[in-house]
Amino acid sequence: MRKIQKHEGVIAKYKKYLPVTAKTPIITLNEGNTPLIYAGYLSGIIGRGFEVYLKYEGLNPTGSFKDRGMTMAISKACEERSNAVMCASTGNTSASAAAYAVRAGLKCIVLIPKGAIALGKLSQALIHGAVVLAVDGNFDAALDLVKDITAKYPITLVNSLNPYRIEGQKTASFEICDSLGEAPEFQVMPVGNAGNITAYWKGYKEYKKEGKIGSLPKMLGFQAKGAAPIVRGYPVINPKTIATAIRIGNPASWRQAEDARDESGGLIDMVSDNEIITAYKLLAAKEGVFVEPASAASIAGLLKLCRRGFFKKIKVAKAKNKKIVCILTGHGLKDPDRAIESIKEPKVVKPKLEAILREIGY
Ligand code: AN7
Repeated sequence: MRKIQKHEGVIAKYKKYLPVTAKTPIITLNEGNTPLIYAGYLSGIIGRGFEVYLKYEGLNPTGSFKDRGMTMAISKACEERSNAVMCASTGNTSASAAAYAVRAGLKCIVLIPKGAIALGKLSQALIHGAVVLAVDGNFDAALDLVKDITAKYPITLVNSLNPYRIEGQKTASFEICDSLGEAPEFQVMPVGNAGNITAYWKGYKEYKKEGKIGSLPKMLGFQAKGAAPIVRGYPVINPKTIATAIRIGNPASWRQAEDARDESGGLIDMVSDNEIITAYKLLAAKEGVFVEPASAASIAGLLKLCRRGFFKKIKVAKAKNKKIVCILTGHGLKDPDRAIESIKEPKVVKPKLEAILREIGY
């Protein structure tokens, strides 16, 4: 008999809040239930009693938050008797779609921007047997093609335009509230195609309506400077950033991201590649958490706001809830090349005791 496990994925856990019925086949890799880690170093930087927490979404089964949405999208595709799914991807969506499609026995087709996705992600889509096509263009062009094809042929689109993706992804906000016993004051996150900020905001609003939380967080989103259409107010034709996951010039959920920002009293700002790399290294060196560059945009954003005195302007006496949750969307091992480029490669030494002792100072 199949052994019952403590956590059987986000659909089993949050069924009540999701569009599933007894007839929905649940396709899962036991995603979700990711740790919310207290960040002592960052809390010290912000100061004034603020507590910074890291929601480490890189610990999902395929190494990113996409699994929360993919369990829903693939389960519903099965329920609707689809036999193929398709997405455009900067990498993580394709890795997740490929893995969940295997479990469901569905064909998976992914379009990736040629030469612009991290090695770990490409290896995942390939090893899970997806049909991977590298388009000689950027993510936005690939997504337009996927929209066209899935509108004309019996293939289910599993980008975040698929509403079930958003439904699944909102479970991360439930987990945060369940862990803290309340909503945080601020939530900081990267913004690319803007599905995730849309999902979190939807989740928080639903939990508030249910009476699970008394207040809503302010949503603080960060785009990469070279790919910041929402900040600039117009699509970026040729987006550029080392954070390839969020190299997106015309986000599908643009309006919903603006709604989350405005309804919550938050902001969407941008961070440079230098700021992203600094935050990426700091997180690894000071908190022991390894993320991919796009995820470090959260921390780069937090530090940028801190430098500008943003948190000093918050009235401490009034703010009894001083929790800041930063979403770390993807694992550092997704993009090992970037880690090695950012730090020195290991020094080569002779296989001799004295040589090693000299290097380590003993
Ligand atoms: C690590 O995989 O768009 O704002 O095709 O992989 O919801 O798009 C990935 C996006 C942040 C941005 N962090 O989230 C894709 C894709 C990581 C990501 C984002 C992505 P959205």
